[in-house]
Amino acid sequence: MSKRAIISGITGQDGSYLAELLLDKGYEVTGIIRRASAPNLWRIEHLIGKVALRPADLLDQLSLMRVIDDVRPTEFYNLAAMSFVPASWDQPMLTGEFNSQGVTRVLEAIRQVDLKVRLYQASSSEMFGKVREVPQTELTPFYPRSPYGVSKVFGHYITVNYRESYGLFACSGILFNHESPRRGLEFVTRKVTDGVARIKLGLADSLSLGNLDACRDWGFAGDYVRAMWMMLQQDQPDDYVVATGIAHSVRDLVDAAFARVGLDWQKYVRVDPAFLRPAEVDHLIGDPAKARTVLGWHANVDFKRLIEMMVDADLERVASAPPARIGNPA
Ligand code: NAP
Ligand code: G4F
Repeated sequence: MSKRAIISGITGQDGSYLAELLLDKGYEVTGIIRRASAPNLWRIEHLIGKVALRPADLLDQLSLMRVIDDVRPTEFYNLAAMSFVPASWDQPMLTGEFNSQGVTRVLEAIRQVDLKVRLYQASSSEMFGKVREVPQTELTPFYPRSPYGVSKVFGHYITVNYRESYGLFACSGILFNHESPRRGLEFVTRKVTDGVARIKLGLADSLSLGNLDACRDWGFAGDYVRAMWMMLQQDQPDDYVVATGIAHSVRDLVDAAFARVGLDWQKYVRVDPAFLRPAEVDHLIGDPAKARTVLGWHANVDFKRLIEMMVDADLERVASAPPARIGNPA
C-alpha cells in the first residue's frame, strides 16, 4: 500500500519541492491550501492532477482535524507559516497565531484523530538569533531576535512537548536558510537575483538593499526537503540541524550574482535604511554533523551553484515575461 502524506504550505517554496520528492517516491500527496481571492498555485501548476488539494487553515482547528480524518495520512509535513521575518514586526500577533498556535492546532488534530501520524515541524535557524555558540548545533541555546523567531521557538518546543507527553512521532528540522528559483521575491537571495536579471536586461538601473554585512548559511531547497523526509523514516523521532556548514555575507551574495552576468555590483547596489531591521541576526552558520551521521544527509548544491541557478532562472523568466507579468509568475 502506498504511503500517504499531507503537506501544509504546499503552495510555498518548500512545499512544492517536497511534493515532487514524495510523488517520486510513490506517495499519495494531499496539499492543504487556504482560500485566496486569486489563484496562488504558480509553484505547483505542474503538479495539478498529481496531488490532491484540500482547503484548510492553520487558524481553523476543525479544518485540520477534518482533513487528517479524511486522508488518514502516514506522514504530515507542517510547512505552513508566516515565513517573512520583517512582516513579523508588522503583525506579531498573527505571526504567533500561525507559527505558534498553528503548530499546536496541528499537534492537537493529530492527537485527537490518529496518534500514529508522523509529523515534521518546520523549525528555523532564526531561533538561534543572537547566537550563543558558533557553529550552531541541536544543543545550542535559542536567542530569537524577531517575533518570527520567538514564534518558531514556541512551535519547536510544543512539538518536543507533544513527543514527550503523548509519544507522538514528531521531528523538528532546524533548517538554515534555503533558496531556489521558487523563493519568494521579498527574500534577499531572490530579490538580488531578480534585480540582477532586470538590470542586465535594461529594465532597472539599481538595486536597494539593507544590511550587506549579515551572514547566512545558504543552501538549496531541493536538498533540504530530502532531509525532512529522511527524518520521518527513522526508527526514533528526533530534531536535526540542516545546513551546509558554510556562511556567506549578503555582500558575497551580491558579488556572486552580479558576477554571473559580468557586472560590477558596486555600480548598481544602494543601501537603503528602510530595509534594516529593528533587531538583526548577524551571523548564522550551522553544524549538520548529526544529520550527516544519523540520516546520511548532505547538501548537493553549493552556494556558487545555487546563486548561478537562481540568476539563470530569473534571466530566463524576466526575458520571456510580458511586462505586466514581471514578478512572481502567479
Ligand atoms: P513560504 O514559501 O513562505 O511558504 C509558506 C506556506 O505557508 C505557503 O504555502 C502559505 O500559503 C502557507 N500558509 C501560510 N499561512 C497559512 C495558514 N494560516 N494556513 C495554511 N497555510 C498557510 O515558506 P518556505 O520557504 O517554503 O518555508 C516553509 C517552512 O519552513 C515555513 O514554516 C518556514 O517558516 C520554515 N523555514 C523556512 C526556511 C527557508 O530558508 N526557506 C528556513 C527555516 C524554516 P499561501 O500560498 O496561501 O500564502
Ligand atoms: O532573506 P532574508 O529575508 O531571510 P531571513 O531573515 O534570514 O529568514 C529566512 O531564513 C530563516 C532561517 O534562518 C527562515 F526561518 C525564514 O522563514 C526565512 O526563510 O534575509 C537574510 C538577511 C538578513 O540578515 C537581512 O537583514 O539578508 C539581509 N538583507 C539585506 N538586505 C535583506 C535585505 N533581506 C531582505 N529580505 N531584503 C533586503 O533588501
